[in-house]
Amino acid sequence: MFNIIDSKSNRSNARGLVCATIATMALIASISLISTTAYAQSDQKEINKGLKIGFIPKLINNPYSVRQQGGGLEAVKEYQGIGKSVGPSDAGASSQVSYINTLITQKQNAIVIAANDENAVVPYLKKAMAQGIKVVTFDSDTAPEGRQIFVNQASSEGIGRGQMQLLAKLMNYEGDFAILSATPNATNQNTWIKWMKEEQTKPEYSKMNLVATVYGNDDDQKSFTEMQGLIQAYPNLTGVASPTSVGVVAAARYLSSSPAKGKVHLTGLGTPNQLREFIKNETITAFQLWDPAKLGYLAGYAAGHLASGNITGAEGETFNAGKLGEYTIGKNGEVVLGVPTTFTADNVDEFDF
Ligand code: RAM
Repeated sequence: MFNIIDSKSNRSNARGLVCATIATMALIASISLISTTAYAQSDQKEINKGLKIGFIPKLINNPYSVRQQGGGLEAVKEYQGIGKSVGPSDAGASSQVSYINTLITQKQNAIVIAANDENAVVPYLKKAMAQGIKVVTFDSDTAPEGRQIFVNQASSEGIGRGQMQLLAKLMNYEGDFAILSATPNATNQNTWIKWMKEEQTKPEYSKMNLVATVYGNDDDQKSFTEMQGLIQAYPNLTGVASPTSVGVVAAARYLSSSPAKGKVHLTGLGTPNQLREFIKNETITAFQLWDPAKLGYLAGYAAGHLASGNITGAEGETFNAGKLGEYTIGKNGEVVLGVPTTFTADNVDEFDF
């Protein structure tokens, strides 16, 4: 069972809230609220019992993925389906293909996947859909023809602009900075980076200079080495944004014992439990994320409703997502979970994930 951390932002008008908060996202201090929302109204269609739902994360053994998958399986259990989670140990472009094929052979009712590549998995997901298996992407999307619904953790534009705004504040709006990303083909990170760059075109960032974008492949050791490489290669570097929970923790570990600590401002998207020690030892002052469990849970409900024929992925359809309440499907089959939380020394201890 996961804790609702920001119940207001997860109700039906999540999309509107996201738009309204884009400009100030980096300043948002999250408020821990216990949800008073009970399960949804009974006018919503029910999910069939006994559905088989297979989840595929980008890669296993990443605390982010573990929590995300846990949320998904929790949802499936609630509607009395049979959930399973399988996946690769690396985030390579085609490392998920064999798992998709297995889930097809097993005649799952739905596949829920965080895609490692926008295109590489599409032919296999199309094969699944041709056989009546519903496909939901979450966390990292495919090209639209690869799925019926994409459950996004937050507005991609909001995440990207928010990362740039946060880094700029930490750097006092000047200096050289770098981006330490996940894999070069990760749809989610690439979209966020696109929006970071778009944000950077505003006049207030004119004294900030992006010197490099490097890839740690969501591999701890490679991310650590890439961070080390950045610090050595760019002596004037004063900022690093790492929009990956694997990258940012490896970067923080490197920075914490480097002479660059205090000079290089690091931020990114990471889990409170992995970054808490680096907040406490002042390696990092602020970072952002959403609750991966809620992302998985929402995707699990979307899959259940799709597989029950209650929704098709069309814009304007609504569905009930258990304790998260009702959600509306937006343009291009996108459902948005909510807005990210900004974690600092003031609130990090309120979160346990
Ligand atoms: C890593 C993965 C995941 C991303 C988070 C922020 O765990 O790259 O896809 O959403 O970071």
